[in-house]
Amino acid sequence: MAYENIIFEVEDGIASLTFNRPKALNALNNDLLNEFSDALDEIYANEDIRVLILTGAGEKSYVAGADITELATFNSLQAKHFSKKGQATISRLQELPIPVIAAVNGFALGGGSEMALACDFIYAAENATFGLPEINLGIIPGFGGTQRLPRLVSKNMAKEMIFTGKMISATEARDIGMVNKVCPLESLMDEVRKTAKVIASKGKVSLRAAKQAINSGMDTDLLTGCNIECDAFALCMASEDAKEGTTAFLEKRKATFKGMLNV
Ligand code: CO8
Repeated sequence: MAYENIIFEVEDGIASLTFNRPKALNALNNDLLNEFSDALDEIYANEDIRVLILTGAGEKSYVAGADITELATFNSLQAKHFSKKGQATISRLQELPIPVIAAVNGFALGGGSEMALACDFIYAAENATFGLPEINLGIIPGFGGTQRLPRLVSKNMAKEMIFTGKMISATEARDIGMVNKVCPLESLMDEVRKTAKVIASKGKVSLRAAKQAINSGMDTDLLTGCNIECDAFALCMASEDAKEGTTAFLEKRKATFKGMLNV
């Protein structure tokens, strides 16, 4: 499919989706969100994609938030519709059965931070800046930021960031547990791809089970979470990958995972 506001590429089972409106620091408008949603459809339909990487075009910004030019024209109902649409799209991103890594290469503000928070983890360039500055516009985060940020960092840290609208550096974001790794901008994509390749070499069934167990379990109590893990574990044991993984260990060779269930 031809896109104008994103660049979508797949190579060796690793998909990369680049937010591509550099003139507006890759801000999210309706057209971009529609294309992003179409790309998610492509990813859901493509069994060969093992890992997805999200990043921003240019060297200055990942995503500088929702497009304020568009936002300024919304009445209350239109704002609700846009918020719902963004939330639904970002939830579909979070629910992808494959691991998703955000490669944050500059500003990740408002909807940009929210677009990174829904990924499985974040690597950031040294120039990355995170923040939920909506309070400065007289609004609040509307793409899940008030919910995902306190779940990832602490409730109080999220409140401070959201109440003050302050921006934090990549290293500060790493220190509060928002970012896994900080690297020079020039090596960010190499570092992300290196990790993506390691993940892509693992079994698809077990990756999917691990992601689902962690995500569903974190939204519930420990006992229910452990039960979710039990079911996911049992599903893995029914896969060819589990047979291959255990057999390869016993035969002292490297496992080759095919991602097939036997059930
Ligand atoms: N929307 C539209 N255009 C933008 C945005 C944006 N979010 N951010 C930057 N731009 C544009 C600028 O207007 C400018 O355009 P032009 O060259 O035509 O004047 C161009 O990008 C470059 O920006 P700057 O000149 O401002 O670059 P600086 O390096 O001086 O500053 C900043 C960079 C700090 C990132 C600054 O641009 C900025 O503060 N941007 C806004 C950040 C922000 O407030 N983001 C939050 C937006 S609200 C949001 O995300 C809510 C999400 C939920 C919505 C729910 C729906 C209702």
